[in-house]
Order: sequence, then structure tokens, then C-alpha cells
Amino acid sequence: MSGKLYIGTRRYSSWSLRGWLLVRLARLDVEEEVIPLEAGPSEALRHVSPTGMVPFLDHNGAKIWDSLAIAEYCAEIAPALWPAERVARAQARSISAEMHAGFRALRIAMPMNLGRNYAGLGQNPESLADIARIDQIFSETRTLFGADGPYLFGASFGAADAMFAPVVARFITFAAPVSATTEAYCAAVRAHSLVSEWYDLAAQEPPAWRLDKYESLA
Ligand SMILES: N[C@@H](CCC(=O)N[C@@H](CS)C(=O)NCC(=O)O)C(=O)O
Repeated sequence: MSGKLYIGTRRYSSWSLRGWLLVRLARLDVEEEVIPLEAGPSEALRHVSPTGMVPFLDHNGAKIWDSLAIAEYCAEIAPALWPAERVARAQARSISAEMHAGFRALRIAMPMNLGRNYAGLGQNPESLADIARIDQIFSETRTLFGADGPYLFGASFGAADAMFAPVVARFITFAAPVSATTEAYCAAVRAHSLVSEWYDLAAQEPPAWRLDKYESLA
């Protein structure tokens, strides 16, 4: 093992899912430690990560926090995480940055919970506007760059797909109103072996790790 990836409760931790997918896609040989998220600020997280947040990656002497920095670090090791072609790569970086910086209304109204069915909940004008923009991103990217496969840039599940995987999880849990193109993309992401592995591991987490604030939406 050449390091450690710290993540939060898999059922809820959307940023951890991004970091974990990136590390696994880049095939880094790291140990994983799950630090259960708490109802308030976590001392345990503050102890391991400079921001008190996960994901946090400690790899061969490099310490990397924040999912987008982890994406770039992993792509240095596995360049195919970004598309090879310049214009496609620019699109992948732009939509990943947009995801990383935004969609706050969606994230607040539809928190990730991999074990519940919240179909129809969480819809308000702001979250619906975020959903519409994401639907546009998926449709445009798939049309322009994704012809040869089911993912955003075609056949290979890359960094941009990893950045949007927790959004897909929210769309599934909340049955968000999306286009047929986005529905098909969401099904492909959900069926990816790493995403399935994460859902399976989330289902095995102790019920004691569940947090009322994410379980009491319905
Ligand atoms: N910008 C950060 C966000 C990380 C973040 O917000 N992580 C959440 C878990 S999903 C966290 O660690 N929250 C601290 C807590 O719940 O105590 C990233 O991209 O990695």
C-alpha cells in the first residue's frame, strides 16, 4: 500500500464518492478509511484532514484534499481520466469545475442518500433550475463527445463522470424530472462496476451511522 484515502459515510458522502472513484479509476494502491459523518462538525475528520473534510488522500508523501485536486492528481498518474483530445478535455474540465463550484440548491434540497427512495421530493424552483442545467450539460456533452459509448465522453468512464456520479445518485433517489438522454446516462453510471461496488458497500454500513437529518425527509 502506498497511502491512504479517507472518506466519509458512503451512504451520504457525495464528495467521498468522487474521490474514491477517481482513486480507483487511477488504480492507486491505497488503504481506505471510512470516518463516519456526524450530525455536526467532526473532531475525527479535523484530526486527519486539514479542512476537516473528506475526501482526503495521502499518497506517497503527497497530501491532497478537495475532490477536484484529487481528480487532477489522479489524472497525472492516469492521464486517460481526462479525454485525450484538447477540445473534449476542455469541456470535461469545465463541466467538472462547474459541478465542483455550484448546484448548491440541488445539493441542499436533494442530499445524497443511497438507501432511501425520496421520489418526487426536493423540487423547488432553484433545485429544478440546477437539474435543468445539469440535464443540458449531460445532453450537450453526450451529443458532442459521447457518441461511442454510454458515458459523457463515450466509452470510458472518466473524471467528469466521477464528478457527476453523486448527482446521478441524487437523480435516482429523488426521481428527478430529467430528459430521456439523462435517464439513460444515469442508468449507465449506476450500472458501472465501481458505482455498484460503492452502493453495495454503503448498504453494509452499520445502521448506527445513519443521521436523522438525511433520513427524515419522508
Ligand atoms: N470541496 C470539497 C467538499 C468536501 C465536503 O464537503 N465533504 C463533506 C462530506 S461529503 C465533509 O467532509 N463534511 C464534513 C462533515 O460532515 O463534518 C471537495 O470537493 O472535496
